[in-house]
Amino acid sequence: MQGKLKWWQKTLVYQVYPKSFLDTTGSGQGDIPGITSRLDYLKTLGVGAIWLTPVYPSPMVDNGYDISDYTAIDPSYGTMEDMEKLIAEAKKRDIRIVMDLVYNHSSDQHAWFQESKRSRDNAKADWYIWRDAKPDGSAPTNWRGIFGGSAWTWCEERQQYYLHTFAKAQPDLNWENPEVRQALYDAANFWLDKGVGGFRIDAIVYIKKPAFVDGEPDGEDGMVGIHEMTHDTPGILDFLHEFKANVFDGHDIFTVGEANGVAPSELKDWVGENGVFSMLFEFSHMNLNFPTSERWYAAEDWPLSKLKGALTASQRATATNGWYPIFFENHDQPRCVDKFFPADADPILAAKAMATVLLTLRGTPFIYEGQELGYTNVAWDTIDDYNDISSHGQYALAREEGCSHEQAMAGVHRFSRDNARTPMQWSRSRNAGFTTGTPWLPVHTDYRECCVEAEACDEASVLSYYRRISRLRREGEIAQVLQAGTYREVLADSESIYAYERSLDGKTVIVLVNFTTNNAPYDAALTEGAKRIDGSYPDSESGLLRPLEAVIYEKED
Ligand code: TEU
Repeated sequence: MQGKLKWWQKTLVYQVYPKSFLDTTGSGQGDIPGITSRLDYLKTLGVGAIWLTPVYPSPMVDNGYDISDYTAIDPSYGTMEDMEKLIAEAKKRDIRIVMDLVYNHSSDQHAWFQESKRSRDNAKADWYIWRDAKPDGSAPTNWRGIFGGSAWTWCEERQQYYLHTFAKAQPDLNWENPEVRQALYDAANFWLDKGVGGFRIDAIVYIKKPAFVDGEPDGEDGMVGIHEMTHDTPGILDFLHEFKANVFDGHDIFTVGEANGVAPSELKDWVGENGVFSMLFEFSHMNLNFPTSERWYAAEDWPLSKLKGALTASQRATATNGWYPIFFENHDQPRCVDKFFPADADPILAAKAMATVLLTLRGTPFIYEGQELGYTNVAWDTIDDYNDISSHGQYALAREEGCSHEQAMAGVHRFSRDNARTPMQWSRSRNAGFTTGTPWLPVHTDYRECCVEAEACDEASVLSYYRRISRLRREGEIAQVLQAGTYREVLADSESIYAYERSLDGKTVIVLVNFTTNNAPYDAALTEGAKRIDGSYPDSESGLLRPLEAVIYEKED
């Protein structure tokens, strides 16, 4: 058991997607002053840290994950003064700002790449991953980039290919070069000097490259997904230990690495005593639809036991060493109401069910913008309606592999990252109060009911539920148990109910959540003598959960 918990282990993190949060200029895009103006709203959720997705200068091919300057602010978001003001105003409210470090790749418009591509012998020639063509002129390997198409792009100027795990506008940096690593550490230290409270480190599993060899094709295009070839390559942790020593060590901050492909059993190398980060976003519970390759049109269904198994494995892996970042949404994922529940689920009950798990597992909860209002997915008619670059890649892949337009669009509707990126719904007024201009992405049609204005004054709303359960997690005796208590899964065999106990010093909190739209009976002995603390229905019946019901009990040993 850990000793005294640190500030970031006791708080909640809120993820802001700045482009969609609040526009103060009428441009149709959110900005930093918009975030500053809503800090008090975030405070009502008990938020102690805000993770901002990238706000650096960027051509926005991948909405800011293609960075052209690591130590400046994109003019569409405001100025460095705006950023300093946000950090200072947040601090006054005991909220820290967490920056996103996108260090696997930069934008192709970054000065480093512009120089690197010019020749094979310039000062930055070796800052990216350059390789000669195969003798027949084709790409060095048959790897498919995560957004589709070859992961290699030919550069006329250098007469070589460069590698890009994501879009061709996102060339991968060469971490083998110590100058590159130092430049990245310097940029992170620049933000520490500005007073940020931590970092989320993007796509970190790809920074170490393996041998450049062809892989077994996984599709008719003769290519293999680059993720399979390059994630978690041996030696990666040596880079990361160096990163930690040069940047993170000695600061009262938290770090959370994004590590798709790392299994719960591997967490001990990444977090805790011998690890490198405070927490790690591993995706074992998020990737259930894609046990092999991520093809949206071919998503597989999963039984509840798979979700429970993944969460339990992560809870166990961080029980005595390291710490878990609890999340069910982010800017790359569909809304959790649509992702984890049956199609006929009532969205309000489903949102509360997920909120219950998010706020009562052991770890630090990450709430994604709009999740606290119970956002649901959108479904636009054509692929041209979608901004998200990966939606275009997935649509093209589906069509190439024989899907009809309808089949390909069904996958996009279900998994598009734009589901998470529609503007924040503040009020019932035009554009949901997000902008006075034309929103860069359409506002969800449900905004009159699903918005802060409507939900703040409704005790039965998803927002009110988040505020209540968040308070339970932060204040009072139950909070101690929810923050520091042990985790033990109960009713493990149930395919309807996810249930667990959190215990500390003779007190146990029992959480029961029905993930189905049917009544779900359970052995009433489990909650015998226990007192109901809260739940998604106004009351509860021992031994029975109604559709999507979530309930929290407390009992003394
Ligand atoms: O996402 C990384 C990412 O896309 C992978 O983890 C992916 O989910 C996995 O390989 C399965 O295919 C981050 C950002 O969150 C995302 O918004 C960016 O587009 C991406 O990196 C590139 O920076």
